[in-house]
Amino acid sequence: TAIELGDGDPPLSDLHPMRYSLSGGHDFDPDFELRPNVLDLLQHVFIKQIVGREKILQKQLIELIDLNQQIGVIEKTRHERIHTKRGGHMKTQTDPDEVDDLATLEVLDENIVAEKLQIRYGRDQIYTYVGDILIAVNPFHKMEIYTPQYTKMYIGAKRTANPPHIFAVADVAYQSMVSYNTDQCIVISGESGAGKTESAHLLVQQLTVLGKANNQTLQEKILLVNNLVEAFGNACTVINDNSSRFGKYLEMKFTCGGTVVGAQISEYLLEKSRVIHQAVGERNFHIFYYIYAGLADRKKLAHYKLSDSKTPKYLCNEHIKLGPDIVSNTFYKEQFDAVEQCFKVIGFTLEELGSVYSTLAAILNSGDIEFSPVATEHQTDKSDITNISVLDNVASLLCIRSDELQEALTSHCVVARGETIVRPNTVEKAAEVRDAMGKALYGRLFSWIVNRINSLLRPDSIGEDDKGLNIGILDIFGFENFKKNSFEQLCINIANEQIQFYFNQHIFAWEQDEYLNEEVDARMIEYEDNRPLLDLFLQKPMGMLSLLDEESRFPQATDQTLVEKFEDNLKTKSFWRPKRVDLGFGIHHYAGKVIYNASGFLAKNRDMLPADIVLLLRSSENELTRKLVTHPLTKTGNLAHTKASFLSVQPGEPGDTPYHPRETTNMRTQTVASYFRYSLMDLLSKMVAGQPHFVRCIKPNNDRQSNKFDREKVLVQLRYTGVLETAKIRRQGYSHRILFANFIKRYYILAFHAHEEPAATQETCAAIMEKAKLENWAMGKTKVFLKYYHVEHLNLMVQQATQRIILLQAYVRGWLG
Ligand code: AD9
Ligand code: MG
Repeated sequence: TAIELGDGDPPLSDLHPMRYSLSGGHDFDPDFELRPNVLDLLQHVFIKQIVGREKILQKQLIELIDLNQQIGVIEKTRHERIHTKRGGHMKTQTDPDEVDDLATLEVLDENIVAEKLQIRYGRDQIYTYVGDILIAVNPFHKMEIYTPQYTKMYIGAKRTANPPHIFAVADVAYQSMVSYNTDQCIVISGESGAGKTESAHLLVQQLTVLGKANNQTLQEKILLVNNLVEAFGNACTVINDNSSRFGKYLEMKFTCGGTVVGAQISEYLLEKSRVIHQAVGERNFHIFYYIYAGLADRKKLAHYKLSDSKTPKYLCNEHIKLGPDIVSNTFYKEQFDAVEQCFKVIGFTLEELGSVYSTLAAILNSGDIEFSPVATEHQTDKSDITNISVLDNVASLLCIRSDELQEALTSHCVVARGETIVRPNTVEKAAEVRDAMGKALYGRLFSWIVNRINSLLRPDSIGEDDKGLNIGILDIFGFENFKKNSFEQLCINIANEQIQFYFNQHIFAWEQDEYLNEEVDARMIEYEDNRPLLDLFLQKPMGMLSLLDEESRFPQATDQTLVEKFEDNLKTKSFWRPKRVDLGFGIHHYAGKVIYNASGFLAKNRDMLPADIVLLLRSSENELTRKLVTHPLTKTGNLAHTKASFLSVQPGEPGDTPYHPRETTNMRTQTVASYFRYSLMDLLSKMVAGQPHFVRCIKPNNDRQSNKFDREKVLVQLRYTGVLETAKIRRQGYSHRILFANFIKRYYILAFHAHEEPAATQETCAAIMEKAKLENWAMGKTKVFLKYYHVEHLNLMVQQATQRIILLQAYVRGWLG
């Protein structure tokens, strides 16, 4: 059968080769009969159409042969051009100024790698490849390389056609998704302030263009999702003015043809404690400042019970004098307008918006509720609220009764011997309950917003049978090491430890295992395995998080007994107790040594919201307030499903990989630590279901300065992220391993006639590789081992063959009428 062009196909003069390129969703169909030779073509493909018609004129035949030759010449030149460039990849790159790919460096040592990055950085070439991994060095200034021209330049382009770029990563992920019909996952890592969140935005930007959203609105909505959740989940820290305080996995949903149809986000571990307290020099979540300035601008502060003369306590970090500056800050006002616009475009109703603002205002007001001790004859540990008007404000914003709120804050119920007894709260206890309410309201509001976005952007065109495809983008909070590190930093750093482990597994462990299994000769690369660290944190029952949970169950336990428990049980040199630091303990992370302070660990882990408060909020007359406390706002992940998909991925993965979903977690009485463990599993199960792509962000200096490359700082990051080892394994290793049958199905046309059915053997595969004039590949027992540039090259050849036939056929069709 011939390739049938549709009725509406344009005449040859209109045929633009790109239109029929294999990229952009038109995959090579192995059932097509390809005839590189024009006479073959006439004889085998068009014979049916020609029979019964007048004989083809001699002139036309000559014309056709001519055309075939012309195309051949064009191809040949293109081919040679690419070959020359590729030559650089196959051997080693010789021009020292043109090191787009560190894996091609003749000498690989960390100083040379750092130097190359520095030279490139000096020329504003912030992106560099290490094989198929992208390194992005934060430029700390606006770059003109994200314009529509650049977007266009990177669509469907071969990797070597353009300089390294984040758009190229989006393109590779997209093309792999459509070509292989598999989900993709882009993992962005790097320390705090290295540029992960910016990279994530750029990826979404490029992917929405690639996904050719059918309607402008959907494209716009998807682009706004990040901005919206970041207004609520990001904050200014001493390291980064726009620091992510939660982990985010954004999945863009596509049809099998590659059209974007929606998006879904999962959020992980929002740092709720920031609502009530910020460390020296840090701020609360952005949205609080935005709303405060925005409402002031609209003369709506009073409506939300806020005052422009007195800044709420939760926004007053004693170390930053923000006070009156907030209400007059034009940047904040503009941001508020922008956030409101995001809400509206994505589809939130005005009523919902009003409720969101009320909840935020209630949280801000609640921070100002003050307590004083009441000394009566019988009781000395009772507390009272000193500013009832503030209490009334909070109650009215949450649509609950003021007296009931007062009671819930200043007392608690205990059930003893079947009887409910009301006990008063001390001033400290009352303040704790107040803060717990603020944190809980904010955390649940955040989850509600995320869930609402998910329901608004859930693709409806994908039915049950057609699950569609997706590309996930992981942007978590980066590794942190402050002067004082608390429970939040521990969780953040464990998450980073896990992502590093995933990277190692992918790049080193699974790869090397497969060489062994397939008896392929490849030199083994030494790499820093951080599995012992993960054991230290996550092992049951003696890992750090389990010990923390155990201690959290004892009412008498203190943070002091907790560190002692750590000390008694964690016998490894990665853990130590520094002298002269009260409640201190040190961990030697993959990315460096961090001293933590266990003060507050138990309370933060228990994260209790008293039942009295929950019951009260459930009685609210406001629908949103009620929803926040009635819905179990657990993570969206359906573990049963993701588990299955996890098990079916990773050909060649060793059966025993730690810390992947194996257990189900009881979501009810949960501590932060156990929820954290669950979240990590959920995240990983999503990630391993797709083919990964890695972006490693590097921070060139600690001062957020452009054009400053701190060599030592970069070296440290190169070391702990294993960039050097990655370069080595990318040079020596084989990033693609394809089963014989799959390889032959896809590429046999390059060496065999269409009607042949070569056997799925080593010999057939070798014949194809030889015919394609490729070197440095390896043959396993069941798979062909290819370097990433081999695959590009083979695909290009198939694409050219297909394209040529399509052009010729269209031409012949022109004569036949
Ligand atoms: V954290 O772990 O969330 O604290 P990130 O996400 O790694 O961190 P982020 O993307 O927020 O860092 O980048 C920090 C700052 O660097 C941004 O606010 C920008 O000012 C700057 N940056 C990062 N990438 C780029 C870029 N490609 N172009 C210009 C950039 N500026
Ligand atoms: Mg970030």
